[in-house]
Amino acid sequence: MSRVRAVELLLVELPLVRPFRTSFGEVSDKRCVLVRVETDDAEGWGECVADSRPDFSGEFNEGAWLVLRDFLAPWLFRAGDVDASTAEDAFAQVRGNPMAKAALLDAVVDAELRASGMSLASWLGAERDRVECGVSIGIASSTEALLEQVTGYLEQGYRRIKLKIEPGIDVDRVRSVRDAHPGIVLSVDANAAYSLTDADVFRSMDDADLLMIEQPLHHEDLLQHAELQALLRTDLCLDESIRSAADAAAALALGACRIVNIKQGRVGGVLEAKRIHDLCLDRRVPVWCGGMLETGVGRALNLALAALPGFTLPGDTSASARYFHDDLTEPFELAPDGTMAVPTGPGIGVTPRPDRLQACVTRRELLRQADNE
Ligand code: OSB
Ligand code: MG
Repeated sequence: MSRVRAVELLLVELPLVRPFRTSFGEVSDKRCVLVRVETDDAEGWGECVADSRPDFSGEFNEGAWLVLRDFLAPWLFRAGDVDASTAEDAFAQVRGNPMAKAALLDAVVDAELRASGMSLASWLGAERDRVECGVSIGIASSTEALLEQVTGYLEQGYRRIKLKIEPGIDVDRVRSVRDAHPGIVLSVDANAAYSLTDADVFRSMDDADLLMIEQPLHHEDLLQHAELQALLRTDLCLDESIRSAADAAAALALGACRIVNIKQGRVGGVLEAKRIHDLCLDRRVPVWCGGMLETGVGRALNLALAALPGFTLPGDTSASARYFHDDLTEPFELAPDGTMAVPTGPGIGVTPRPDRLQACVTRRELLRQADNE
């Protein structure tokens, strides 16, 4: 337990190595809010996985900034001595906003662990020192361009290829990739772009031997996912629909999916992510670690989580070079066997490099405990 003396919010912007197109839009630059906390004992870092627009979820950078500045940080200052679990309890006073909560809570956890010298992975109960990595490929301008990217990533060692799809750019693309690479582990992610009337699209993917179909339908519609799952041989996986352990329990009870994508940044931080992991492990439901194009800060958290025993499928935990020419932290690198090392240092094990912050921060605001007393 220690007192949080200051919370610094930093808006960062860094170019992506190539634009990333999904069914809800295209991004060329990564823009997100980083959180730095100073406690009596240490400093800690967190990353908010929201984007500039409320497209993937209702949260977005400017909204998250205000929730952090006006509600979550002031609460921490008033709370006195906190640890991860008391901070999480207090954040329950703010409804929703799991991405904003995750950024601050993860920073508190990081500071706590740095002070005690323990790594996040061991604190969470990780059982591996390396994790299997996949890669998520945005919607390409042509099938040829897609096949070229797939080949490139396979050569680098990635163990699972995920294709973003949208209505009209789906079955044929999947078929082309499958024909070119009969043996690879392949999945698709629709980011909620379809409705139940498109069931035939997914039925015709049943013979493509996909590992899973991720979030085909509306993010709030578990019942329709259950209906679709009943029509398919291929396993459905939910991403956007899972904002908490309660969501995961409901989805599994309804038969809305058979695989869960856990993104700690989407579900309110590593503690809630661990709860989802435990619940799925208990029900023998495979989980994997998703991603939100995080910088090295969020990536470090994801890798620690992905080392837990229930994470049995390769994650979207790709190398820094898949996203950025120059990450904020020391780069995370993929080994030729398609695995990545789990950070072992205290806390999340990495810190943003001062020169990179200098270059990438577009706005910062330091909130001090005294200002709020
Ligand atoms: O749906 O999993 C998703 C990126 C941004 C927002 C949503 C998603 C994604 C990805 C990329 O698929 C995952 C990654 O490489 O970080
Ligand atoms: Mg997804």
